[in-house]
Order: sequence, then structure tokens, then C-alpha cells
Amino acid sequence: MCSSDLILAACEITGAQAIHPGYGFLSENAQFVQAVEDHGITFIGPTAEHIRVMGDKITAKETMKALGVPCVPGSKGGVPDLATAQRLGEELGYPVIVKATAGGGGRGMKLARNAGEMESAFLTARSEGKAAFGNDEVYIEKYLTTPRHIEIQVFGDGKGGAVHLGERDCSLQRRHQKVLEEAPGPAISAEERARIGAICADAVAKINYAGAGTIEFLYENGEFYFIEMNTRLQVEHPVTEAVFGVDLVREQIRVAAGLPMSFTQEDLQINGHAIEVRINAERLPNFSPCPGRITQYHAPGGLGVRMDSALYDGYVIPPYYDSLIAKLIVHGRDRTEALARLDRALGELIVDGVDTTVPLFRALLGEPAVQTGDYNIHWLEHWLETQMAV
Ligand code: MV4
Repeated sequence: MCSSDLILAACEITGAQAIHPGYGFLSENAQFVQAVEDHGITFIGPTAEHIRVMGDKITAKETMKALGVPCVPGSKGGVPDLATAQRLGEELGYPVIVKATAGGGGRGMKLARNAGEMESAFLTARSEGKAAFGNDEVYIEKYLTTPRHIEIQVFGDGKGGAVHLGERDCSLQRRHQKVLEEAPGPAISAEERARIGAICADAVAKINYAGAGTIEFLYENGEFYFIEMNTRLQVEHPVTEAVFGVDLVREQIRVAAGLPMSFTQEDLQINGHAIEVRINAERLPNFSPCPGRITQYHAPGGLGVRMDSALYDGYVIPPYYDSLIAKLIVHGRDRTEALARLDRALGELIVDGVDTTVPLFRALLGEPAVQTGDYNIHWLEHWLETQMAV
């Protein structure tokens, strides 16, 4: 039996009425959700159909565009052959990026900086899509050179009602793994937030979306460009919970139970600033996984400090999963206060026995670009390269 069959069997044996999928494994698996639906069990999240539409990046983009969401200029749907790809490259102007429709999160993407690179980018994206996802369909977009990654949190009641809970700036990434996330975005004004937030809430309301969702954008020169939608609650949702003072998991369960959301758009006001750092059991500078036994653990605390972790003295981090072992979320009246709390909380934290990414965050807090929020999606990888050189 596969894991989804085992989970359905467990529901039958225990009489569980609903499944909360978390944010990994099966949370965006349309087949699993279809099986849950077919068994008359409630999936705490969107329908299998919504997951399917957003899982295919071409249909996701077409859907969002039709709903009035601003998208990256690019091909209309899939690109069938190299000649079409080359024509699009000329039309859009290089650089362009070729993306596998079944990819996402950075997988199956190839950059073509000029016409000479198109053939290899097109063929590689197509064969990677085929090999990794069994789908060789690709699409092409204008490549944005120095954007931020800004994602809008949305929440739908499944009956045509929806709200947005502002944005998170998740630009600090390494190899498509987020390292630090914050809300609100340091570069986003209240007017921009209200405008793009309303567009997103309106879009998911029109498709009767149920539960938590994240609409991902690249943000450059004051413009938002849709790239993907995640149909799950995300790892970094606590920064949104902190600044809006809401429990998103509670809302997910309410909506799944057929209850209304416990707030309206007007109720949702941003209070202060929140930052999350992902503490991974990894050895710097290569970020190689570092599983093993925790010999000493002490969590930070106090006002505005949330430590989401299952660690304890003696806990053994297994080597089978990803290396995220804790999320430290700090909240302050403003960004400066949140940064100060982060610094203090990292100083209190003790995780002994394995290497962690804590020293990375201590170093990052000393960087002017981090202190001012003046970074983009490439800043961290550039910075790490300069650090290696010292
Ligand atoms: C892009 C892009 C530039 N232009 N699309 C990477 C992950 C996937 N979600 C989309 N990604 C990108 N798409 C266009 N048209 C640059 C990236 C990208 C990126 C995006 C967000 C955060 C970090 C990133 C790191 C490298 C590339």
C-alpha cells in the first residue's frame, strides 16, 4: 500500500472525519486529495481540482491572467517547438526563461541570455520536465533580472468569499530554499498592498477557492508579476499570523467544517513587523545536512518570540527528511524592533550536538542590506560567495 492508502485506512479505523495535510508531502497532491474526497473524508484545504489547475504552471498562469492578475510577459500557453521558442525570444527580447509546466519552485527552469542559448535552454527544460515530472510541456517568460520574491497570502471560504492577508518578502533564498521571510515586505507600500491584495482576493473568490493559498509574484520596479500559486499553507505563514494576529490553521479548520471565516477584510489590519528564520541542521559553508543527536537544547522566549520546533534534549534528527528543525519567528512594533528581538533570541538559543544555520543568521544581522531590507532574490547567493572568499 502507498502512503495515501495507509492514511485513508487510518481514517477508516479511527473514524477521523478530516485530514490536515501540513505543508509537505501530500498537501499539494491532487491525486491524494481526490482519493480523500472520494472516500467522503474532508480534506482541510482546496479541492483536488484547484490543486490540479495550479499544479500545472501553464493552466495556473492562464487562469490567473483571465482573473485579472498581472503576469510576467511570455508565451500564450505552451511552446510546441524550438522555432516557436526562437521567435518568442526575439519578440520578448532576451534574456528569457524556459520553464517546465509541471515544474515550480525552481525545478525545470532554464535561462536563455541570448538567441544562441535558446536551443539548449528549450531542449534542456523540456527533457528535465519529461524526466522529473513525465511532462515535457514548457512555456517561456521574459526573464526579470533583479526582482524580489513577494507572495500574497489569500484565504477563501469556498463559497465565493475571500480575503488577503498582505504579503511576505521571501527574497532571501539559497538554491530555491527560503532562508528568512518577513511581513510586511520592506519595499511594499500600503497602497501597493491594498491594490495587489484586492486583485488576489478577488481572483480566488471568483473560483470559489477554499482555505489558505499563496500567490507568488516577482516584484521589480514597482510592478507585480504573477509566477505561481501554492495551494497550501506555507512554512513561513507564522509571520503573517504574527502581524495580523490570526491563527491560519484555525481558519483552515473552520472553513473545512463549513463555518465562515472569523474575520472580514476590514478586520485585518497589520500590526508591526515579523521575521522568520529557518533553522536547519546543516553544516556551513556548504549547507550539507547534519543529522544526529541533540545534546543540549534551550529555546528562546519572551514577548514577540515564537519558536516552532519539536526539538528536545536527546532528540535524534533523522537523515531521511529535509533539514528544517526549527522556525524562529519574532514580532515587534516595527522592523527595527523585530531585528533586535531576532538578535537577542538567537543569542539565547542553544542547539548543541549538530551544526545549524544559526551562525548564518547572526552574520546576516550584521549586514547593512539585511538591516535596511535592501535585497533581491540574488542578494543572498552573492553574499555567500563573497563570504567564501574571505
Ligand atoms: C523567474 C525569474 C525571473 N524571471 N521568472 C525561481 C523559482 C520559481 N518559483 C520561479 N523562479 C524564478 N522565476 C522570470 N520570468 C527568477 C526566478 C528565480 C527566483 C524566484 C524567486 C526566488 C528566488 C529565485 C532565485 C532564482 C531565480
